[in-house]
Amino acid sequence: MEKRRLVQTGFALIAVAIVIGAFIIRSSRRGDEPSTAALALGPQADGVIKERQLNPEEVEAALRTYPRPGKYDDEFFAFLSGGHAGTVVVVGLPSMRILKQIAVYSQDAWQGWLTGSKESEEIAKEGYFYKDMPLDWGDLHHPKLSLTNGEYDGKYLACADKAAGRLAIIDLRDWKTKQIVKTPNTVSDHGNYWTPNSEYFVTSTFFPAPQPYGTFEPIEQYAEKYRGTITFHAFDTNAGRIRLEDSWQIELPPYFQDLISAGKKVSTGWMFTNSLNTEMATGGTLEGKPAMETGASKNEMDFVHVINWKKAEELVKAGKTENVGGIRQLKLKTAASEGVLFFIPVSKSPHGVDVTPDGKYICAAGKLDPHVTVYSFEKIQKALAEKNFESNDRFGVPILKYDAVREEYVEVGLGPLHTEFDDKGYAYTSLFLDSAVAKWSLGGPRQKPGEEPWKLQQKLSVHYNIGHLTAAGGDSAKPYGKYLLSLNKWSVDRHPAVGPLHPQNLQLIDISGDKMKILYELPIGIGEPHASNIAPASLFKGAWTTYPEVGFDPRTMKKDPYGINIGQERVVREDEHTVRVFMTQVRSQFRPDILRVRQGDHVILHVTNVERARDATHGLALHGHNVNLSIDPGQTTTVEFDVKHPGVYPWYCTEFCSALHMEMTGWMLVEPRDERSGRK
Ligand code: K7E
Ligand code: CUA
Repeated sequence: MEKRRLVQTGFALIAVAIVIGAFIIRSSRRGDEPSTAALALGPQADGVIKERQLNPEEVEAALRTYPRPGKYDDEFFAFLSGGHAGTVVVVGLPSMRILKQIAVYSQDAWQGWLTGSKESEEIAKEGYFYKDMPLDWGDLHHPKLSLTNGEYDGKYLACADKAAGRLAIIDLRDWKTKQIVKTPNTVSDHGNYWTPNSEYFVTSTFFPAPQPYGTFEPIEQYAEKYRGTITFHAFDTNAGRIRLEDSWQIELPPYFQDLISAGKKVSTGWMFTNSLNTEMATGGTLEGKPAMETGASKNEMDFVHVINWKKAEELVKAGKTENVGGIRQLKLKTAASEGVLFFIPVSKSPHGVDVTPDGKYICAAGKLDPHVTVYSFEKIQKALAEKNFESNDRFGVPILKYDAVREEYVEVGLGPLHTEFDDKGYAYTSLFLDSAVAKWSLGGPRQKPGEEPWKLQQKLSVHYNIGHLTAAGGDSAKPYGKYLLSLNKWSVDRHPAVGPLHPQNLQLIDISGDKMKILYELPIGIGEPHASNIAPASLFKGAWTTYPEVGFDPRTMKKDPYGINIGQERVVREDEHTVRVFMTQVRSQFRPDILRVRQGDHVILHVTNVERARDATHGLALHGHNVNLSIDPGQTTTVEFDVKHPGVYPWYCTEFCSALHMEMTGWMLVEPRDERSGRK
């Protein structure tokens, strides 16, 4: 007891010293009065530390992550995927506060996304498989920031949809989804990546299928008739839009092309894709066949795809493609024979392929093998030049000799998945089975004397079962180091029970020092973050706080032809059944606030928020009509609906915008059609 007390007091004293020390350093850096900060905090902090039994590490972690009220202390933003919530979640680091959820594939009434606004619905429609089959959600895995010279440029965010073979573009001026594209010939995709100057946003299929989609072929003819693809979606960096007419794809064997990474710097022009199920198993558990998981794990080796996309681009320009499902497709045969597509053996069922920041090495981890295999780009080039192939696969794709291209085989631990990098020559690999992050040294001269290259340096336990991890800038040509996020799949008992569906567990790890340290934990109950990109907050300083002019359409990023200013409000009956309304909103009224229509009318409502003040967003919820708009300052939004039933339907502003917000209302008065017919 005595001893424990002593230890505790000792800890508390050390902690207080750290608190004071840190504050003095911090305050002096910021030019505050060091003495006041230290004096004010000392004894009180001591009490808190004692009461909460905090150890010095915890105190330090708290100090390092605590955001001062009203200050922009977050140095980084993490753009996390929301998984099958179909969203992107933005979290500030190191505070780990959720700053925003961006609606992408799924409805979000708060943002007025797919709850009536015509703009959002038209964007979503472009992504449907079939125009008559709406898709109301998506499975968003890997948000990727656009690149200039392989570095994040903070302009756009793109992310594919594993559930539907789509991709979405978010503009980081107003942080809204601008475009959803259905990738031709693709029912599902998983990997996605920008080429180093965002020339293309590239996606690879997960499930191979007969092409174009909508084609039936028996699964018994899987090897002959099913195909994967990798699609190079041409991106117009000025317009911020994918141009499908300039895009093209490469037909691939029916393996599961899981994840992809673009070469950078020395390996610019190349693309790497890991694949699983080279066994071409199809499942069939009730038909006397092995389950997918068994069938797809038979082979000792699967393939990393090595793709010369610059060469492919030349062939596409030379017209060596076929039009398949509305896109130019380089057939597998051509890709294999013309030096576009090669394979490298990789151990069993890999998940992830990651290129080092210098572009020199490609790391792949077989989740059933405790190693990360590192391939050298230089050796790959040499082997290609010398035609050092061990054979062709059954589709005629040359397989490079494993020993000729492998640089290293780094033992990291059980269930390695994804690898990211820092600014000091270290790699970090997530270990799903070990529930740990492995830090290992890359090749080349070491900064630390005596440190061996290609060696495990530390394993840090995380809670629990990590999927992806993300270091700041860790998949780009310019890693920032400092922080790493561990995106854990299980949280089990880490947090209080909130029902059987548990939150995912994110852990913030300090990677600035010699040893990794956990700083903070964020249970996140709004989706399943698979992956993220972490970029300096300063990259996004130019984010808009209002739209540049009143009457702005965020979809076209231009003045909306139906956008109006105060004084131009009007209701126009265009024909017997069509009413067009030009409406404005400003604190705290709608103009008009009475709308007289008749049963059976079709209403087209253009609403302009004429506010110029920052944060003066207004809503418009119309009772009984499944409509809620959210209109930001300067924005114009359109909603169209049929008035099927007579009655009185109020509308109101859903955003608590002013002292008279409760009064910000209106009435839609719907006269029955039959009663009216006798009168006029
Ligand atoms: Cu590993 Cu979709 Cu990148 Cu999930 S994926 S973890
Ligand atoms: Cu506008 Cu409440």
